[in-house]
Amino acid sequence: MFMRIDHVAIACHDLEEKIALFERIFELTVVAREINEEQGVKEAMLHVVDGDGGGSYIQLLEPLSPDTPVGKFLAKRGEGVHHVAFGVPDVTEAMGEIGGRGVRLLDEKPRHGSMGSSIAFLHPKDVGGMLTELVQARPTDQGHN
Ligand code: V0V
Ligand code: CO
Repeated sequence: MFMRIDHVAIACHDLEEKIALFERIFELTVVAREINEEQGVKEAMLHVVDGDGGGSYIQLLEPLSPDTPVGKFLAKRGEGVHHVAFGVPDVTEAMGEIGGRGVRLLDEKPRHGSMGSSIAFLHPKDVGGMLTELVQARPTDQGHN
């Protein structure tokens, strides 16, 4: 199965503050911002590099409330890496293949993700403690070199 790193996501209390930090330290640029009510986050994508099948990003996540996945994570663990997202050509196919290997899927079907992507999460306990997201980029965002 073809996979790439689509994004590494960081949970934070203050999105604007962390955007400024990542811009200053790594000279990254914000290419998209979104409020995703379903996932309970306000997020920003900072572009790192373009590659085969799509770009790679740092995703900064601020919770919309304490009773969301990122809100609970911050209360329990504090700020830091929240998940790693693998880019795949077909998220439904990847869910079937990886689910068939005994990994619990947190989503029954793909959901709306950043920049028009389709996403699904895998249980961190079945992936060595790493919350893992599968991302199918919006078709126009695939195939950059
Ligand atoms: C929880 N655990 C984690 C974790 N969050 N381990 C690694 N990384 C994380 N981020 C551990 C936790 O320490 C527990 O282990 C165990 O998993 C169960 O966690 P819990 O606190 O009891 O349960 P919840 O209710 O916090 O649920 C955890 C899960 C939840 C992972 C099931 O956060 C989830 O459904 N996440 C998927 C959706 C999501 O994260 N959306 C926000 C990003 P111990 O302590 O029992 O050993 S949205 C996004 O990325 C978008 C929109 C995008 O990319 O486009
Ligand atoms: Co993500």
